Amino acid sequence: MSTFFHDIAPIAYEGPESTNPMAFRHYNPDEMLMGKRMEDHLRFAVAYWHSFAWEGNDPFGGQTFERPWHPQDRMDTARLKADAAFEMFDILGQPYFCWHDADVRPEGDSFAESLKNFEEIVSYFEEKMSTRKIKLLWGTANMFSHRRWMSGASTNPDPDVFAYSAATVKTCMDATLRLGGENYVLWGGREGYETLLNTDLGRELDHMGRFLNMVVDYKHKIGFKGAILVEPKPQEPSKHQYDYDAATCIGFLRKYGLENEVKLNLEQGHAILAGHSFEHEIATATAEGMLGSIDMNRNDYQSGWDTDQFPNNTPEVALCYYHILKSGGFTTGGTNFDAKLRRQSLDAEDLIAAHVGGMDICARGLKAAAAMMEDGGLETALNTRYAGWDTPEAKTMLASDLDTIFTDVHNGKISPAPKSGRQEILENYVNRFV
Ligand code: XLS
Ligand code: NI
Ligand code: NI
Repeated sequence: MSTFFHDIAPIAYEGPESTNPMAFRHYNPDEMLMGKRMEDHLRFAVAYWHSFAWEGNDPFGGQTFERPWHPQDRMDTARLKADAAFEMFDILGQPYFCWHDADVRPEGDSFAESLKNFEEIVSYFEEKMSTRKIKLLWGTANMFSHRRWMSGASTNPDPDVFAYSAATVKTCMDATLRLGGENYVLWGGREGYETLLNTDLGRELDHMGRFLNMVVDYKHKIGFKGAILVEPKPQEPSKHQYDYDAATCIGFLRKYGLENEVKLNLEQGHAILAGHSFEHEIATATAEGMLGSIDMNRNDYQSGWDTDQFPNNTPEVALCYYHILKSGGFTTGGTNFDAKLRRQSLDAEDLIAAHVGGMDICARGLKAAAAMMEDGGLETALNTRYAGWDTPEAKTMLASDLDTIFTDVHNGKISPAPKSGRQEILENYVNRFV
């Protein structure tokens, strides 16, 4: 038992009129939307990474948090951290959690010792999960923090690091399988470069493609039924990361024959770093049938960093869930809070409030998205805008060639008449729901 959350009761749904900061005003797990429970639409997961492993440091300052599970380099504090994490899961009642190996176990003096520490914690998780409903959304390996990965993991110029990475991912996939995880994630934090002066980009991409093929082969070998997901991010920590954005990842997966085996884990903040909106990244992935899961942590729009804050903007969130609902909703994926407090938010209440607020914003956005889906206004507008393409003339034209099209345009049979895109009307329409 930890005492970190001792006086915080489980969070209840009290409805939109509630003024209780420790209550849900929108997240009502059993509420039905489009024939499905809200909990089953959103599939919330709490990430160990920022909520329990991060100590409040930023590029200009060190640790600000003092938690009962610090320092994190011992097995007894790793267990205490697990106690606190599961206490928070009980308070929030979300259905899933996620981890990196390095979040949950102390690094050992050797690979074997790190693995022994990891397996002990995985057993501890198993014990805790056996008396609760909580499930694992995904597991992943941290192959970016330790100095051995400073020049990359699978893209490292040193084959020994490729091997160490392969062995590490094997252990994390084994643990994910053991805990009944529904996905396995790979985020290439240092799979990229600092300078092209010392980087053979083509060779590194080939190694990354080979690595991911090994991961997929191993998934089938061990009978892991979950999805393998890669997580796009354009830079940070590396100057340039190969998994730049959704479109780049999809091209990479096709090149290495992985498009039917691997999907995407998209993150709001990473979309912003790539110069996109989150809505764009989700729409790109769903258009290609490649959406796996989302990390619902946002950037600060002024700072330019991947600040990983909890979501707080209903209109943005609503449009993201609109695209997710339109594509049929999550299958193996969910809404993970790979999200951070601000480093001045020292208290247990801050950590709970951050998750409560994030879950509520997502629930509110989802309700707006479901209402827009049910109303059908955006779909009707889209169908009207593209209606020309449903005509037999357009279908024949599309199947013909430049010469035939030229003749029809040249003789005046085809003559474009510009039509309004109706953007303002559509923006006003969305504002009715959010
Ligand atoms: C970092 C990433 C990371 C991944 C998992 O920016 O978002 O937390 O989600 O390795
Ligand atoms: Ni991130
Ligand atoms: Ni992430």
